[in-house]
Parts: sequence; C-alpha cells; structure tokens
Amino acid sequence: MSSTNKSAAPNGASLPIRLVPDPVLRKTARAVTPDDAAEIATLIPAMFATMYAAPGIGLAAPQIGRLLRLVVMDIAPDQTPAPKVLINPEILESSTETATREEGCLSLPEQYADVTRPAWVRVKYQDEHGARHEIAGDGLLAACLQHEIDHLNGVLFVDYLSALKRNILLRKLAKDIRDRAGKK
Ligand code: GNR
Ligand code: NI
Repeated sequence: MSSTNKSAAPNGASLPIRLVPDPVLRKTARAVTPDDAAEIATLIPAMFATMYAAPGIGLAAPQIGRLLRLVVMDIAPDQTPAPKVLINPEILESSTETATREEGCLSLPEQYADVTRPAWVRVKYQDEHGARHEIAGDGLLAACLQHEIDHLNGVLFVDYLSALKRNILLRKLAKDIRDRAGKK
C-alpha cells in the first residue's frame, strides 16, 4: 500500500512531520498572500510527497512547521487519486447534524479516536493558481476538511475528546515515541 502511494507522489523530498507536543501545532497559521507564491510552489510538491509517503489523506502546513493557511488533501489515493491544494480555506456552512468517525493524525502517529463533528460542510478556498473554488460534502471528505482547517487554527482532533480519553491517548503517544527512540 505504501509503495502504491509512493508512486502517486509528485516530485519533492519528504519533509519531517511535527509531532505533538510541538508548540507549532498549537499556533494559528497566517493567510497565504501573493508574496508567498515562490515558497508555496516548492512547498506544495514537498507536502504531497510527505502526505503520500506517510501515508495520509491530508496534510496542513503547520504539520511541517510552516504557519501558512495551506493544506494538501487526497482522500482516496489508492482508488482515484484526486490531489487537492487548499489555500486560505474557510468553512462557509456546516450541518447541525453531526457524524462520528474514527480519526487519526500524522502529528499523533498511531493514535485513533472517535470524533464527532458536523456531518456536512461547505468550504471555499483558492488553488495554487489563485482560482477560487467551493467544495461541499459529507463522510470522510467532511471530516478531513474540518480536521485540516482545525490544524490552521492550532486545533487537534484530541481537543474534541473528554479530558480522560485525551490524557490516555496523549500518554500513550508519549510512551510510543519514547519506545521508538529507545529501539533505535
Ligand atoms: O491521514 C489522515 N487520516 C484521517 C482520518 C480521519 C479524519 C482525518 C484524517 S486526516 C489524517 C492526516 C492528517 O493528520 N492530516 O492533518
Ligand atoms: Ni492531522
């Protein structure tokens, strides 16, 4: 599966992913402006490479240490690859109906929990050429859009859990990272 994903990756070297409790993950990212064009032109392929290699279905710039409102996403890389670049995304509308699904995050590797969010969202964003778009959807798409936009605001999926569940998950993450370092 990871070999399939690697072949789907555009050019660009994989970047180190920031892990909890890196403080950069708790900051608010700033809007992308035309002055950022040169930087994001190199950042975008590197972010896709990083996301596909991980593998993940989305990646927000703060996760690679850049506090820009920039997200890459591909929610079905194995079926129909549909790489999306979302610049300055904003939720325009969300349903009152909620949905619960299991989420994971590349910044909290191998930790999963059920998260309840609005079931449906409508989002506006710009692409890498500055063209304006809207996307609306439910299911995994809605969860991923909200999860990525949360990253731009310093919010992580664990923030939606009870304090008890969050603390258990964060302690397990810290232990896993310690064990991993110890094995090297
Ligand atoms: O790879 C990812 N899977 C995922 C599953 C359910 C809801 C959201 C996500 S996003 C995540 C990659 C990631 O951490 N993006 O920020
Ligand atoms: Ni994430």
